[in-house]
Amino acid sequence: MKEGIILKGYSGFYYVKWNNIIYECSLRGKNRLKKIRFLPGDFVEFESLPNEKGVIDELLPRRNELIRPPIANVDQVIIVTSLINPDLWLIDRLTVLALWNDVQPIICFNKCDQVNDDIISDLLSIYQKTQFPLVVTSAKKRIGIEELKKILENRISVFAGPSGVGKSSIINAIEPGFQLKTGEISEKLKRGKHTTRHVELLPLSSGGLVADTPGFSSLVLPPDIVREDLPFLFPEFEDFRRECKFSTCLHKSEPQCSVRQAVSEEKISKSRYDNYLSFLEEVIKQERSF
Ligand SMILES: Nc1nc2c(ncn2[C@@H]2O[C@H](COP(=O)(O)OP(=O)(O)O)[C@@H](O)[C@H]2O)c(=O)[nH]1
Ligand SMILES: [Mg+2]
Ligand SMILES: [Zn+2]
Repeated sequence: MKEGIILKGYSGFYYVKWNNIIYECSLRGKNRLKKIRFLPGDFVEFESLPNEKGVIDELLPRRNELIRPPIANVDQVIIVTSLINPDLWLIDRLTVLALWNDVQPIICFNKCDQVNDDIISDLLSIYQKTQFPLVVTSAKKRIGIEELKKILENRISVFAGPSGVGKSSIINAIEPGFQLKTGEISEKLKRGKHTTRHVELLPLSSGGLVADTPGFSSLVLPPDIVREDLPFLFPEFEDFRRECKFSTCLHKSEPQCSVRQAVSEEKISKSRYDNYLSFLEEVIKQERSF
């Protein structure tokens, strides 16, 4: 029996990577009966057969499981934003969703060839206070690509961000052999042609696995997040949170709130805090509707 990792499922077969070989595997009957869902990223035990075929015997325990895209055992999400008109609300939304799923957010500011240094440093200063790893890239000029390559080594990473920010271009810069389709037009065509998207992990020559995502169909906050959870999904609040007068402080309008104090002293970024407040309203509304 070998232990491998599923890269994708396609019409009843699963493509399982073991060392540098990809086996086309079917499921052993018991797995079909139990209706277990196997996902890209799942570690499995399988029996290898001649001609790089195989049979999946056992699903090994999952560390986590993303719903959109459906991938298991994700280590990190590379949140890609364009430095031209960056959407901070979306970045913050994605960091919250990543942390909720126990996935490390990494923020990638792309298209640095298109903006001046002041814009880059303003944006970096907002996110340096979060302690999230940050990387500035240009897929076009190959800036920051080696740095990102290192971050992706031996990990399972999902690229996230809206269409057009350069996700596919960055992955192509890292691994030119992939030749992923780029450009907004091809993206639209692709979506028109295939209604169901096939999620797939692509093996990098450095040993990591990456998933390119076409964008987002939903960014709703999971229904099981409650208001008390939200401050924990803003890790830069942590050091201040403990100093708030009330242990139940939601850092909204309570007296002697150290988080708000830190915002006024610019130790926590105002834009992150404002997005926190807007997510908090949303979570409270969501709680009421259940
Ligand atoms: N100037 C510049 N253009 C880029 C860069 N990265 C991507 N693009 C362009 O942005 C468009 C969208 O890129 P694509 O990779 O398809 O974005 P995706 O939708 O996020 O996968 C394409 O026309 C790319 O050529 C970059 O670093 N600099
Ligand atoms: Mg793309
Ligand atoms: Zn507080």
